[in-house]
Amino acid sequence: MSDIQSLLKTLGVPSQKGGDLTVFSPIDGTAIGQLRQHNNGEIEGVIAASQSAFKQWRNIPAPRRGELVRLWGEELRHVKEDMGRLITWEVGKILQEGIGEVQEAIDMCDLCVGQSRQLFGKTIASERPGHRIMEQYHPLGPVGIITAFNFPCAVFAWNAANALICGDPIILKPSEKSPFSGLATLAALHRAIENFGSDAPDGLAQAIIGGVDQSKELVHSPNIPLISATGSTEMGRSVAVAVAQRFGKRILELGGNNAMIVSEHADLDLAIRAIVFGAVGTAGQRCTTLRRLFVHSRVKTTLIDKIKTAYASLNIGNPLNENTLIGPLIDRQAYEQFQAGCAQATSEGGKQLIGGERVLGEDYPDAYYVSPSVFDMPGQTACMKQECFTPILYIVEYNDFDRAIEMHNDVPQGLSSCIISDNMREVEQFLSASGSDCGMANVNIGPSGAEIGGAFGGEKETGGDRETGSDAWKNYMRRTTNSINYSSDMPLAQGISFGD
Ligand code: UN1
Repeated sequence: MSDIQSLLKTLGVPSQKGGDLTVFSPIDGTAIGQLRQHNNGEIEGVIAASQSAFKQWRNIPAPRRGELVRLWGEELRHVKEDMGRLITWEVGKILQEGIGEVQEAIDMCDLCVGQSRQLFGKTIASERPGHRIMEQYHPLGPVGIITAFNFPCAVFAWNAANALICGDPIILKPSEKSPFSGLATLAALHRAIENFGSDAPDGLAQAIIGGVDQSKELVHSPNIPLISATGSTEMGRSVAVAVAQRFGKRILELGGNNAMIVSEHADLDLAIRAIVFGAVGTAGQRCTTLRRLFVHSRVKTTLIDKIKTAYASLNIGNPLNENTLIGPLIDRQAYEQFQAGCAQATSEGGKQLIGGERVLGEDYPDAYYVSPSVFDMPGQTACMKQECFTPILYIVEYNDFDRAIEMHNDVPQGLSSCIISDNMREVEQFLSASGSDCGMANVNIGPSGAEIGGAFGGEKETGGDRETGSDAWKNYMRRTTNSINYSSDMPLAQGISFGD
């Protein structure tokens, strides 16, 4: 049995021979396994099971629900290395990042164990004597979780850990490009459910396999009150419309197109480390990837020299090898987008400073490795306003800090952003109401690799919603406002007298 087949078995997700979905490894383009896609009737069954699980799960005390998530974290700890390896096989990110993704899922479980004891509402002063107002957060119902290929484990865990402590069953629809990693994360949850006992109903955590058609079944179902979807802006727009049509709730985490401002007051050695990981980590295939770099004219030449040196030393290759820093693109389509992105930047007056080539084509004819590209742009041209989900970094020079912020915000997306500067005024301006318009604004850190304790998400075409930490748990619950009269009178609000 090959390496990958035994890995799938160990992680509880054996390939289904004869399945109609074949999954390929971006490492060498070989098939790593097959799965059977769900049909509409089966999906209806999954949704019905989820609804009936909800009736039981919502009545289990939240800290006890937290215990299930604690057990899930334990299971993930046991398989961390293997899961990381599977993610590397299936997504092509380097082993360090694959394992890091599992660590992120474990951290998320830890966070939610504590959160399960903190699902609190407010008590509010009433204007009426002998009255009290309070709010409570109650479980919402089944949550549909549609994940992207690039974070098949962590983003699933962000949503599922929150949903489970909030009293909601979950239905995962993993990307058809990397379903095994999501299913392996779910298999760990199933082992936790087994150890947890009968408080966990059947149908609490399920998955459906497939593509757009299967997603649509979830998105259109009035029996799934919340859809959380990660992916492209194009996908998010159709999900948003369909969910709004039925007055459902949604959490959308869509295109990023993130930028960095490197000021004349920047520590350039710090900047270069943030730039390299931000721009080429995960081969530029993160929603938080650094794509646009606004550099003060005084430091531009020095910074470009440093970028060229750093890029020249990056090891591109098989992500399973320890010294590799850049793995392959996910598939041929991504490679075509990379080519088109580079061609468009050139046609808009950009000068390619480094990279932009397909590499290792002889060793891996069916896989797509590229040398990350850096363009010196004459200004923020059209190609910079759309997200090309590949490792292309555009550099634009600025002289005036206000203008840099203006260009920074002048794109349809608004996920993550950062400034590298030791100047307090610049930093505070960047973080102020008239600074970065993104959901995340960092100082002296790159735009990617967020910690799960903070709310994650962005504005504008990124979707406007938040996942993971802070008060993101509230999105997975419904709020009720309760007004309680403990007096013997019946005073009306606003002082209205009604026939008394
Ligand atoms: C991170 O870089 O902090 O698709 C995580 C993505 C995100 C996860 C990014 N949902 O890249």
